[in-house]
Amino acid sequence: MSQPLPELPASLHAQRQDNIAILRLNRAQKRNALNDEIVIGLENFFTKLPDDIKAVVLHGAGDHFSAGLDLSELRTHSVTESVFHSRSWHNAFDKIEFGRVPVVTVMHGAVVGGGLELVAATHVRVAERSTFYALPEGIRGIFVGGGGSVRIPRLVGVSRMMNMMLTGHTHSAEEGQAMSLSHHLVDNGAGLAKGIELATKIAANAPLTNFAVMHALPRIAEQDRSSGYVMEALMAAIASGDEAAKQRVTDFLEKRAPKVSHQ
Ligand code: 1HE
Repeated sequence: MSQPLPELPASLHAQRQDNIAILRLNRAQKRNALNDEIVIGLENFFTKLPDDIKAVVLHGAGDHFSAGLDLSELRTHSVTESVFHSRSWHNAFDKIEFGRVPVVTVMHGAVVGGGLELVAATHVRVAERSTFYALPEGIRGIFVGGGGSVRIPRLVGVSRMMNMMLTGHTHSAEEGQAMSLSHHLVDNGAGLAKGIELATKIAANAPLTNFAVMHALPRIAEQDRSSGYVMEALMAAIASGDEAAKQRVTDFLEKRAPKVSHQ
């Protein structure tokens, strides 16, 4: 019997589809601006995800994925409170990036500020053509605080991030696709179905492969070459030594598994 999904505040909504959880930012009236309730809710959700969930699809209600940080919260913070507020986002988004299962994000409309920081912590990104990306921190007199300066340069480079933050330059869905902000570009309204299709494929992978891709790959990529080769060799041996891998390889060799194809 399937286990219940973690309880969520009204600003988040989750439902199960087989072994996938579909999680929605559910604050359309405030353009899914990320307040403490949502950030703590995200952390709670990804920490307590039941074992039988193998992938998550994250999307947003209304016309925009997310307007970023809820600016009404910022107004009242002291410097010290802002430091701990930023650290709370780091903790929550780390639970996503280095959690138990891969997360596919479906983006549309504004993916702005903290919204872009959030999607940068997810593993596969789908953009509908309405998507646009911005880092308006410069205009607002603030700086990224949700891990953006760590994650976004790894996607688009320091130079592009500087331009976005200093000038308020926005990037279209098509530009975002060329810059690795998204991996899949689809028509408006087609994002969720694409996200579910991708999450279903991911959920069917061998669990150790998903683990290695989420946890070993990004760390190997940050190591020096010689340490990276050793960690890769160990991870490869562990993954291929697992019964799930042996079965999949046998299935291919005995013509029971599909070939790789490109449409
Ligand atoms: C908000 C927020 C918000 C909307 N915090 N309340 N983020 C920004 O600088 C982006 C600010 N938002 C916008 O530029 C626009 O709202 C959008 C382009 C995203 C959407 O425009 P639109 O015309 O569809 O909506 P709206 O009329 O601007 O907003 C609807 C309501 O949401 C309105 O409230 P209402 O009470 O008047 O109905 C807005 O005030 C409210 N709203 N965005 C609070 N962000 C960890 S550090 C991260 C640093 C950052 O994220 S900086 C980027 C902040």
